Amino acid sequence: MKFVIATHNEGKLVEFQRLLEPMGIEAITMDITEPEESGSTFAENAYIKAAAACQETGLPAVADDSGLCVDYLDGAPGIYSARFAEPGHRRLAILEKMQGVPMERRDAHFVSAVCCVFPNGDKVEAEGKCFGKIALESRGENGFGYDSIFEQDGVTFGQLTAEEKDARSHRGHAFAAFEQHLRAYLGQEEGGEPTVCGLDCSQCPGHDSCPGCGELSKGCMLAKCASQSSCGDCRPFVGPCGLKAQLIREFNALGIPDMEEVKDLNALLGSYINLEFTLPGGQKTKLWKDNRVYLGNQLCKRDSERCYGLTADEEWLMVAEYGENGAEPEIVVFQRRRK
Ligand code: ITT
Repeated sequence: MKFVIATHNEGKLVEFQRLLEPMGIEAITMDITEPEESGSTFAENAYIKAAAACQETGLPAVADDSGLCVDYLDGAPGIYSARFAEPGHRRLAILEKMQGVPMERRDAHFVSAVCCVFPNGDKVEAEGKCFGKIALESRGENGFGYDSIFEQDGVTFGQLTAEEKDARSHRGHAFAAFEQHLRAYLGQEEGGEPTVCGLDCSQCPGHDSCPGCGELSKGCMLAKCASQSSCGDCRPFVGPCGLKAQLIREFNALGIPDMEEVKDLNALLGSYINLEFTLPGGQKTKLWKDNRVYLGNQLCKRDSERCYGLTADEEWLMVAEYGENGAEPEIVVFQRRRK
């Protein structure tokens, strides 16, 4: 997969390439216009940079907004880390402001907010932090920016090798989380608990009111991903299949009053039935995979122009309703199947 790296900072670029490569991402650079970083948080600015680069290039774009937050300076320079003083004078400016401040009051941390924006408007985000102190003087030639004045256990980031910095840095932590979120988004999860829709369930505005699946400990239908494992007979749901008969019973047992009785289910390609729903927070999501085959059917909704669309796999069952050609789709039921 090819991602454009949306940064004009050489030091960051080197780290991006180092951190993205093991994820199987080809990180390319292009001459991209630098947008105004008008956000009030690291995450907002990362999104602004990634969205602008994605729009300009038509490719998925990854950006990072990062900075150093010094406790003694009330969190400054924070999101203004790149604009805090003239280039070449920023480390010195911090050291001067911290002159005479004892070690126990020199706590600081780095933050990195990473954001990837896709051409369809989707985004995948992550944030990482690392904690340390502002050194008494600049030490070490490695890294970039404030590395030589930020220390952990008496060693500055400027004195670390690239691998050592990645293992403990804000950007290293952010990219580790980013990799997981990206895999969930791309449907490449490996035994973890990514969400069905790729969103962070705990951040979902619908979390508390979500009808969800009663079987899930977190009480939210998006808390766990449908397993991709299936018995050989049921995949891709062709021929006689016990699952089909069972699903027909389950759909009818839902007792949706104005839905016709379900008598049959067909094998349907995910891309054909994968409607886009709007979540309570306004995010758009699709809940099925385009490249899988599901069992489903379309039935009339009595006394209405709208239809019911039924879809299920081994783990999940959905009834949606929609108008002509899937217009204005709404989820009626989406639940993990009881076994
Ligand atoms: P882009 O916006 O083009 O990516 P930038 O340098 O303007 O480049 P930021 O707005 O995110 O990036 O500013 C972050 C500043 O914080 C950066 O210029 C460095 O001075 C500092 N910084 C961020 N990460 C750092 C790191 O790992 N080590 C040292 N300094 C860092």
